[in-house]
Amino acid sequence: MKVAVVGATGLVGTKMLQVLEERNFPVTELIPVASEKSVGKEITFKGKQYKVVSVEDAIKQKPDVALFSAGGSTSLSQAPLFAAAGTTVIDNSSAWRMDPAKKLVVPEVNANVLTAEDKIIANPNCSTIQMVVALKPLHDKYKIKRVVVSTYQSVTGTGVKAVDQLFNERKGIDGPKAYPYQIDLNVLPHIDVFTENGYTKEEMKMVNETNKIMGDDSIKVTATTVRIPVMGGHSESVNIEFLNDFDVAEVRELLAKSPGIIVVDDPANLKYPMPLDAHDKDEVFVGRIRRDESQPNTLNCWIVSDNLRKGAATNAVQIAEYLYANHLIGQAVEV
Ligand code: 11C
Repeated sequence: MKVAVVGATGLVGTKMLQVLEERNFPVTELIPVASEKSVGKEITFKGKQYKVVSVEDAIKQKPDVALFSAGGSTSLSQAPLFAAAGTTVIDNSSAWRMDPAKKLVVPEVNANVLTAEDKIIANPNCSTIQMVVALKPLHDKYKIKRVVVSTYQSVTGTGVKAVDQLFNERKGIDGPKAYPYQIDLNVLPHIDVFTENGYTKEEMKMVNETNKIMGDDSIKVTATTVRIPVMGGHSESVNIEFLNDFDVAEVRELLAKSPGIIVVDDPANLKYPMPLDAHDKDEVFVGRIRRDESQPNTLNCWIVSDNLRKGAATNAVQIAEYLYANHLIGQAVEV
């Protein structure tokens, strides 16, 4: 596969390169792409040096697949150009996610919707991805009516500037601010911009993207998304009301055998998922699994995952792996 990574020098782009290498994706030629100011810089992939090129140069090389993490406006303008050149774009921005003509994919949940005709495929928001991986097997078995989620999100979700803000504040250094307030020793109930209904865009992504990925608009979702001074991963407190009753031990078993999930749930031995442990892992970790005793058929759980990996880079690479394994890119497209 000739693989382009667009936004190769950013936090997610760097992680995409790492994940492609670690998972041994069959890259025969790598095309790292970034904005003009990074063109000519060198990056290392599988021990080889590659020069960063411009988007225009990358399109001319007609990659089989382009993993995009360069922001919504770049994606809106450039993804169609790659697609027109025959490249399959897997886009990490929010630009195409809710476009009815584009697929929004978490492989453990809905990879089956993908076809060779899908030339721009959307990678969901990180906080949505980790939640739906855990919701899917539960929905299949007990039928979800409503989800109430509160998130505890890592500063890495905002990017390098936010990571720098946190560490500068910790060291007492003045510097550029990614957030309107101090993040160190603080909690901001505010991720992305506020919308007219009083929710933030991040909160509405969790609502709308969940319905689209699960292919079921009957699932009601309400979210409060919160930034905390943490690296390593996003955490979520999730309350799930089902149509049918469940057995807690059976829920634990069901989650443990579902793809992409590791259950860490042993309160007696103080075992529960934490972002420090999820860091640089591909799985979604679920714990604190217990019945909500305040109403029937309702479960509480705690879901943690590395937002840069399963929440972004890994999910994108898994989509590419699925396309490759099912002959939906590369050789099959050329036939
Ligand atoms: C955050 N979830 O943690 C965001 C980052 O729509 O892809 C990813 C935003 C997106 O701030």
